Amino acid sequence: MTKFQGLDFCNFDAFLSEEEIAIRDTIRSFVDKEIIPTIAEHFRAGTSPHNLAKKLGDLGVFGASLPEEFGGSNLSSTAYGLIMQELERGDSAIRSFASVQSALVMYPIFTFGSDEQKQKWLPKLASGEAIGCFGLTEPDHGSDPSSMITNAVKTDDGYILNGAKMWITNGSAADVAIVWAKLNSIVRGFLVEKGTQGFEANDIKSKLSLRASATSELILSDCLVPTSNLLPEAIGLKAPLKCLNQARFGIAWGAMGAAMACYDEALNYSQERTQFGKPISAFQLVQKKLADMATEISKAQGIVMQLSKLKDIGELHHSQVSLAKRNNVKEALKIARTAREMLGANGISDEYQSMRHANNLESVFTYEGTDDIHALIMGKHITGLSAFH
Ligand code: TGC
Ligand code: FAD
Repeated sequence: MTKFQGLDFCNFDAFLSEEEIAIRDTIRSFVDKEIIPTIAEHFRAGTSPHNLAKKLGDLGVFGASLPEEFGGSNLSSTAYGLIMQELERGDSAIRSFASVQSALVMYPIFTFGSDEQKQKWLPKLASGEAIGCFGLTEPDHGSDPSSMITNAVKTDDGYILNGAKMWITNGSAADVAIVWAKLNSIVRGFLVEKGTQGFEANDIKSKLSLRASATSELILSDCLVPTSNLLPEAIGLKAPLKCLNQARFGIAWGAMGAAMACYDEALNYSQERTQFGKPISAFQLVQKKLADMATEISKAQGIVMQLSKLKDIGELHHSQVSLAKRNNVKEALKIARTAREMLGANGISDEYQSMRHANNLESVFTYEGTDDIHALIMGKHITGLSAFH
């Protein structure tokens, strides 16, 4: 396999700091060494490389934008995004693992948690010693989490949770689950620790996508959590939605990693594969595909570079995150499918990456707000009218 160079047609590298380039290249080497050689096997077997958690922790991947006192590295949003890009170049499952840990578990504990919760969980989550998950979606409530039925009742001993969460990344591997439930009709966040009586996580085995990620159903039946496990500052649906902004931002960057891996594979293949006496890269139709891929990757890179700057100055609006998540995942999926096509029959084999990426991106297209939902979020921002209901 030829060495991955990345695609930087518009020279965005010229605007990266030395630190950002060094971080990107460190994660790139890690992915080349630790992920790429074994990921097809994990995908085939439906197993997750959770054993990499500590190594990812040592590299500073988890909570990279959080302050150092909690195990973070205080990195710029661009550096965080580049980490997501490189991880997803390996596989969307690895980026998912890292973005759930950082954006959906560490971020809410950091933003809405008590000092005691922060001290207890953030350093362990940053080092990869503990794994977390985020339970918002329910079997009957996905795009519309405001209708969730999981509920919490206050008792003298704490809170009793009842309900079920579905499609939860890292669910069965998690030492702590952030579970969103209604307490007196208001959405609140609870830390549910592994082993708590009445709490179960069962893996969903039927997936044809993100097979190297553990995706689970969480069951809460009369599950008693201590009073100290309520996230004190997370009040209302806006709290989990704020977490989603963090994760969607990382996905917009990450999807470009998958797209670049597919572009790279298609380019190399088209230069080596000969038909009609020529490398297929010499044909106009093949060159058009490569040009279209490079164009969409460059446009998407421009979007995330700009959004990262806005995020760093606190000016990023969630509708802009929706634009980026929607566009970049949709274009990455198209690129992965085109790359698969350019590999001919070899494209359907897991000896190549493009179809694995395309399959994974089907999940990425749906989770963290479907393509339709992001169109409606933008539509609401543009028109002032909500078309969800
Ligand atoms: P709506 O009336 O639109 O909004 C209620 C209030 O919240 C505000 N808001 C947001 N604030 C911050 N960030 C956001 N992203 C926000 N979205 C909305 C909004 O401005 C409003 O504020 P105010 O002051 O006016 O009250 O609420 P709604 O219930 O009608 O609809 C919201 C909707 C549909 C946009 C939202 O529920 C949504 O985003 N649905 C999609 C669900 C989703 O994305 N689920 C993701 C589950 S987690 C996951 O998939 C993890 S996969 C991870 C991995 O493996 O990588
Ligand atoms: P539905 O909401 O039932 O949507 C079905 C279809 O209807 C979609 O095409 C949708 O766009 C469309 N639709 C819905 N409402 C409207 C509307 N108002 N207007 C027009 N069209 C509409 N969730 C978590 O909480 N935590 C996780 O860690 C997590 N990880 C996941 C991992 C994987 C691999 C997958 C696949 C999902 C994960 N999810 C997770 C769940 C994910 O967020 C939901 O699947 C997603 O929000 C969509 O919900 P749904 O599947 O119930 O689809």
